[in-house]
Amino acid sequence: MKKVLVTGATGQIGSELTLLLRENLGSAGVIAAGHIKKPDSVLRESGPFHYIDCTQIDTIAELVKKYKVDTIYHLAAVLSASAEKNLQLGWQVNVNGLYNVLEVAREYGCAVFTPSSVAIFGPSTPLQNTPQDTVQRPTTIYGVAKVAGELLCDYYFKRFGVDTRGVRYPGLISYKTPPGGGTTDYAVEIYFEAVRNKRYTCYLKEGTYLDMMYMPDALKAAVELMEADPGRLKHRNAFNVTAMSAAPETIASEIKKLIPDFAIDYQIDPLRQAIADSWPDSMDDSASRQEWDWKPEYDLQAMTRDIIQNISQMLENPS
Ligand code: AKB
Repeated sequence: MKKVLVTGATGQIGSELTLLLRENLGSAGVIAAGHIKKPDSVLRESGPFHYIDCTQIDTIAELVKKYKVDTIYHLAAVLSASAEKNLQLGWQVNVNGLYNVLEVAREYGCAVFTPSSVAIFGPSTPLQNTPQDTVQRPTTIYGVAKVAGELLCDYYFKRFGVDTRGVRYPGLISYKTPPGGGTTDYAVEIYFEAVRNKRYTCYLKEGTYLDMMYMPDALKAAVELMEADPGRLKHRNAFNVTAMSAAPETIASEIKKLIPDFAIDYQIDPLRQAIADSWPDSMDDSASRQEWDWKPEYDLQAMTRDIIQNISQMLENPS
């Protein structure tokens, strides 16, 4: 039986990925681990949950040993805007945390999935249809840490044979668990505010195109990449994946089709605007399509319909 550890299990991706893996693999086989945030009742009651600190290697090793874990989905991270405000924490969690996970994986023979991000690119990268293999000179500490992470994962695969795999996630849009401290968080907030108040003040300016993806596709990417035939994978740890390229006004006009009196205005946050301007407008994800048959299910229209319906239901029937 497979034994999986999910770090960052109370976070935006982790809270949903843990439940999906429990559905696929059985509850007892998926160990959820969080740091400070308390798990909600569904996460806590659906299988094992432990508090760990990825910057403390022993806390990871103990769980891997105790449960005989064979695969680690390492999702604990500090996102771009938060890391800019707390460099030490950003580096500690995003680089040293991953290093600890890789060391444990090497010792106990685990496979490792780690998300990288569009943040590994920077202003000197071609920002339209950004190629898989191109200039990586990020100008954020989050991006620098993620580049180091991609290289560390490649190194552990080449040097020690650790089965490391990862994707460069774009902005992830979901309604179950909020993101925290990211530059792309507006694309989640806009939907909640549209349903609640029919208006949203956006901190990025009109015309700021970024790659985005709906959470069901992000989960599918993680699971499918980990199940992919290793013989086909050339870019193990750094696959561009995207589902749409969107700007605040393109999301707003999709929302207006369903909520006609929705209105957007703008109050720019210079920190997050500068970060967004340094990231691709749209990425080329053909390597993922070729090497492990990546294909997203949701475009902007399908995602908008689904998320508005789900948020409306949630707000009508709060549990
Ligand atoms: C962020 O905005 O920091 C993240 C990311 C693109 O990695 N959502």
